[in-house]
Amino acid sequence: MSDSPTRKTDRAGTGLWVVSSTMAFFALLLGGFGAMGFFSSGDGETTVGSTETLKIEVSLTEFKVEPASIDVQPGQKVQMVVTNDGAMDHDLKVDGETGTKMLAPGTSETITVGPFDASTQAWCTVAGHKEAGMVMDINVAGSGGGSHAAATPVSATSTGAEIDSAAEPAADWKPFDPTLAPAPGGTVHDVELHAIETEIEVAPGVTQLMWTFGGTVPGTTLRGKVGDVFNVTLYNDGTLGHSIDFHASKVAWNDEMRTIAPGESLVYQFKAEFAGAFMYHCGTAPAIHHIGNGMFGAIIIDPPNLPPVDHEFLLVQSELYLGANGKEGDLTKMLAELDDAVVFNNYYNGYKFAPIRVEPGQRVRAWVIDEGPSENSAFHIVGTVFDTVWKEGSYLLRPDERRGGSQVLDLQPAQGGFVEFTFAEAGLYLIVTHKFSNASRGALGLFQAGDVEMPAGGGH
Ligand SMILES: [Cu+2]
Repeated sequence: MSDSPTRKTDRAGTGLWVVSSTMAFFALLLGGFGAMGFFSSGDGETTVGSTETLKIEVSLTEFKVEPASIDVQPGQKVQMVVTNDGAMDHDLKVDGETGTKMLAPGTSETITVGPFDASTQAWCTVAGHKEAGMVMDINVAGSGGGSHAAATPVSATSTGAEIDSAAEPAADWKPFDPTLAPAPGGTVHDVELHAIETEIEVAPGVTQLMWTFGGTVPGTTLRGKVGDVFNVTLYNDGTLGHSIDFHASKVAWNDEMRTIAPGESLVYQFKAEFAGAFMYHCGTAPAIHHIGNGMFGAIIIDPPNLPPVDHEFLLVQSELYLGANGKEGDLTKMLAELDDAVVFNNYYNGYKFAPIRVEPGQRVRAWVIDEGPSENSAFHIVGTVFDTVWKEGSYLLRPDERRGGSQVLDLQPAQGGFVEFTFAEAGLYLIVTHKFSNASRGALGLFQAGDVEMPAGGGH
């Protein structure tokens, strides 16, 4: 989960923030804590014994449907007064097809569904919400199935795309350009960010329908200096609600970080008062789904007097939780931390296939952000030693008479910093997280210093 719910918790007792419904707040909070709310399907069970139309009230929240299970007679219809008691849009459709329109928070719709001859389910059709628990079992007496077990999310049978670790990208494949451009001139930066859902290749032959800022993962990079003002306009060009949370700024969560609907835009202004390698991300619930599906980027605010170097690069570590090929990432896997790969700049072993070129002796600064959503990073380059480490706003190491050297920049999710180094001689230098289970599952790349005879199939 992002930090947003934590902020809410911090403020819950102060009365300083307002939401339309206290119920919605608690529902969002509980929903955010994942599995605890998922499997409690039995508390609202309703039973009748006739074939008159069954009349029930249904409540939708993040992320459950109450009652989670109803029993109907063969041939019986059900009239449902469906109310969205949550904080985001939801609907309820039998078999994902017949039911309410998309209901804004606080609104209701009465529908009549059935008659039912066999047990089935109704669920919220917003992406990820069914998987997160928004399912109602409709149990038809005598038809079998439809037990509480049927309300269990599909985690055990999830069918995600599979990465072939031996495959290579197509000849025309291009990696995300890791080059980090210097801060533009001026002290006011007008930036457009477009929330857009787009299909992106994440490993050879594997694509995902990723949610992005600007069509790439990581999203559009922002860079400036301490004291600069950013006027960011977020356009929602997608089909889902999205929002933005800049870790570089101090603003109220409930206002500027609010979710905007497709077609809407939101101006977000802040003054960069702190240097940092900050994460920005979509905070729309479930935020782990939006971050885990690509909605993050970097905002680099240079520390004062940052010395020039020969090359600056941006390497963002994140995880992939693969849905089916061409589909969005799997929320159930995200909640269970069952990632399929850990990657730099969103491609499995990407810079192994396309090494980052520098020259021996050149000074290199690599900015690194762990955008998670859930895994740490032990950023290391095989064959060199960092003489400068700057992490979370402060230098940890600079060249001086103590002659200190650093081997790893350690980052928890949402932390960032940079390291500086040189390569002593021409050759290939592995980029890894030294959490080696992850390096062996996609978090691996190469620097190429000078002209090198490339081994077949990349350098590993
Ligand atoms: Cu989003």
